[in-house]
Amino acid sequence: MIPSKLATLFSLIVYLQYSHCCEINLDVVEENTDVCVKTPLNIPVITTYGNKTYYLEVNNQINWHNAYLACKQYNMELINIDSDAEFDYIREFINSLTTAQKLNFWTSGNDLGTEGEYKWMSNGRRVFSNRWHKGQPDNYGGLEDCIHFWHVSNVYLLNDSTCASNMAFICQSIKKPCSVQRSWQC
Ligand SMILES: *[C@@H]1O[C@H](CO)[C@@H](O)[C@H](O)[C@H]1NC(C)=O
Ligand SMILES: *[C@@H]1O[C@H](CO)[C@@H](O)[C@H](O)[C@H]1NC(C)=O
Ligand SMILES: [Ca+2]
Ligand SMILES: [Ca+2]
Repeated sequence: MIPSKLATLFSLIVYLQYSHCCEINLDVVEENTDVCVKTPLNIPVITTYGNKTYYLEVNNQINWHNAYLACKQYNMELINIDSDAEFDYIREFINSLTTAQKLNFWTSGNDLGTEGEYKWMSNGRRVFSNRWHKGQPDNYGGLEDCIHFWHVSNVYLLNDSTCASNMAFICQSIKKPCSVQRSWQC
């Protein structure tokens, strides 16, 4: 038998032996979330820049407040962008994703406290960015208080929108993801 046929046969044997198994769990090996962030089941898109780890939630589009809470549940924060260099890194990373994953993404930036005074929710710092879409932020209709990566004509820049809009979102942490161990049940 030629090697590729052997490989196919081997795969078939493995398949027959384990096809009735299903994944029951992803156990966090390092339980201490003081030192690492939980790796959620359905967050396939992870990247790092400097000392930050990011989870890009591309499967669940939700409003800004729920995005904030979702990141907290991962022991993370909704993203704040500390520099234009960090923005550019994230933008390039999103541009490397599949078309279906090139979504609008919430950041933690908002002016919910004082209209026109944008701050990052996770550290309270003022938003200084040269990465706004033309004419943004504009508080359109007096209703826009939350900042997101806006994907228009294949260009990602920042925009303010209504916090009730549903979007993908990016969580950040300065901790590394916890190691996970897959368990199977047959
Ligand atoms: C992470 O990196 C940033 C930028 O280099 C730095 O300002 C910050 O203090 C670092 N944070 C930690 C906890 O190491
Ligand atoms: C960005 O803001 C503009 C108004 O300035 C609004 O028309 C547009 O829908 C917003 N983008 C998204 C994706 O919400
Ligand atoms: Ca506003
Ligand atoms: Ca706007």
